[in-house]
Amino acid sequence: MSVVGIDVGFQNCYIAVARSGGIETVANEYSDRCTPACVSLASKNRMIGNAAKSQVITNFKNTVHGFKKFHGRAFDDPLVQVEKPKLPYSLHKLTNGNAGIKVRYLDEDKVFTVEQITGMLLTKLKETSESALKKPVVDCVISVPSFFTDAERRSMLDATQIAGLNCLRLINDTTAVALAYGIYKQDLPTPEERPRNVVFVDMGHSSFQVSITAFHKGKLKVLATAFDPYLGGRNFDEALVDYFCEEFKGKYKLNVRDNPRALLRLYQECEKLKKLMSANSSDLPLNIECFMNDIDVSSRMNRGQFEDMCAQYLMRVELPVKAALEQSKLSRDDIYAVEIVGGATRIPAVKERITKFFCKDISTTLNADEAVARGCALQCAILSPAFKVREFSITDVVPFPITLRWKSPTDDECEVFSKNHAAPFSKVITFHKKEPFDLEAFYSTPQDLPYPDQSIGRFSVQNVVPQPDGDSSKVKVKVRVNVHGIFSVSSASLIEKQKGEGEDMQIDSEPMVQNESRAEDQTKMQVDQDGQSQGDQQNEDNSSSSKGASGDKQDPAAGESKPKVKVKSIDLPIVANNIRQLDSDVLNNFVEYERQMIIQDKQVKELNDAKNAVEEYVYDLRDKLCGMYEKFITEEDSNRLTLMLENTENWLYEDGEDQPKQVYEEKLDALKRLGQPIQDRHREHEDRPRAFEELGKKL
Ligand code: ATP
Ligand code: K
Ligand code: MG
Repeated sequence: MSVVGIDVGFQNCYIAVARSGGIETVANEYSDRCTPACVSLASKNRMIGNAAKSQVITNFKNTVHGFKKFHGRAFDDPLVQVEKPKLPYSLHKLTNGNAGIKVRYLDEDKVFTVEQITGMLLTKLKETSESALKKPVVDCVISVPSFFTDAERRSMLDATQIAGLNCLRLINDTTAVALAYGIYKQDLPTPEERPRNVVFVDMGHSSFQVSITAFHKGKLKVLATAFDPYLGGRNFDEALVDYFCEEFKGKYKLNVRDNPRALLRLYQECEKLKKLMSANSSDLPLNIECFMNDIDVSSRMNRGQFEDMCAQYLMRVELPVKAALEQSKLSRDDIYAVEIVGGATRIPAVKERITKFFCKDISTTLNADEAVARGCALQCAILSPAFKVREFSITDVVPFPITLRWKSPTDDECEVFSKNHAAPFSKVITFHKKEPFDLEAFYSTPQDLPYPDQSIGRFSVQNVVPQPDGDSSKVKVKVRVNVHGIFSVSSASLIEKQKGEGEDMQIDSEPMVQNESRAEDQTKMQVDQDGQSQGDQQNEDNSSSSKGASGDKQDPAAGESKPKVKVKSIDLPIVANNIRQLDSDVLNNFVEYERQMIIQDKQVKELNDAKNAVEEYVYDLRDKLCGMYEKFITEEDSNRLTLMLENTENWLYEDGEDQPKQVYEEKLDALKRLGQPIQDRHREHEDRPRAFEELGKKL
């Protein structure tokens, strides 16, 4: 069982693993701990991560980045429509209405779903973790923004499945950071003491998240989350790009926006400039050679100018911070520390705004880039039975209120989870019904939702029948927000009256029911708070399946003086409709397709390795023939071999450009048959005197 945490960023991904007792972030094959969220499709294979990023300009139409926000989104989604014209690659409306990504792959036009693209990225991250841990990786914990809705979370989970990962928890970015902050702290308050309240701020490339978390020894409880899902480092890049596009239009008569390659280069250069300005307040140059139409461009910028042009973004920093504090009902004095992470919090003006709001210095005790991944790995370690880690309980929150609606003479509805309600959490709701019924779940406050569709799904409770005496049956329905932050009606059971001692008694002893002579369709609802998330998410998560339903639970309202009623609880099937998750056959196809692409990539890599081996051997042997091997071959043979090497080199660029792996292997063998004896003679010449020297020492 693997312990792996993955921070899937809009721009940058990080992996942390548990190794030799500790949590550490791992580097990929480029010795880089950051893997760019970038996938490049080509005529023979895919490149993912760093290799893909180097294709951003050369293969811009088929190099996909900035796709994280497309999870769970329809093509017609306003967000997708705003992003679309800015993307160097094409989006395509899928038959189910979702936004697909259109590229050339294997010399064919292909449309991938965003789950598939993220699946590809996760395949790469999985491979990187596997080579770090030197064993297969399946179990992991992955981070998502705290504002992700049901549809986005389900879509992300689908992506993990495509990559063959088993995601034990989708954890909110800021909650992962809170865990990384708290788990090693020795001096957290005891349960009797006042909690230590810490604000966590994460500004990444695409979004801004704030959470306020209360810590006690061994546990953390998120009090509030707030966010600006559309504020991040890329807005600052865009401001610079806009500025220079305008400047170059006047100064050089260049229409940068008409040239995707030039525009992408400008984005890269502006991002670099932005980072330089974080460390340097003086005037800085921007120079790009051969930018467009063979023209070199140059300009200058300083931090003051930059802050002026980004005033509209800087103004927005305070809003989520303020909202989080208000929701937490704490005052500034109650805040122990403000911890910031995420690349864009390195912008001095962003830091200043936060400092100013709290009237407090901000702390940067956490690694701004790696804290999310570390928190994910810690959560994975806690969930893993195979790994020993300090007990630490995490209570997160529901970011948007959730309401259930059901048919009755008057369309009834009830808010089942309020904003900032603890999560994961289960509740049991009691209905009185004579027939199957539907529960419609939706987010109740569309104005706060950074997602255009309120609906979560329709859950049909089936097989509901009246009692033998014709009365309504009591149906207990369990609703929950699980460890991933995903809502579901997880189980239902019908409570059946039993013949016997309790026969003449009212089955429902709670006053609400007794008071009613109800019409057939009338529904009474009662909410039991069933599952407190006491940090035992796995247990909580399993509870619905293991316990079946909580129909056998005594109602809290039941009078103790009343005699016991004999009841039987029957599990009812629930059919979920309109939930935003891939159908299992579609998902299985994607899983299979991903596997094929992995094999294809592996074959291409082996082929390239075989070809490169020939090329390397040619260069190496040619050098040595004029150097260390010179004395061990006749001039005539050396000339013949050199000619052969030259021919092979030419062949590699001509007929040998594109051959099966076996051809390269044979070529290499043929060369080695000639090269090896020379190498052997050389080695013998070196080794023999040395061996005798050793002998001399011993004697
Ligand atoms: P998200 O959290 O939105 O999904 P992400 O996790 O990929 O995105 P991060 O890696 O946290 O984002 O941050 C990347 C952003 O931080 C980029 O916009 C990058 O330019 C910016 N950034 C990194 N270093 C600096 C710096 N020194 N000064 C200013 N900005 C920086
Ligand atoms: K990141
Ligand atoms: Mg991030």
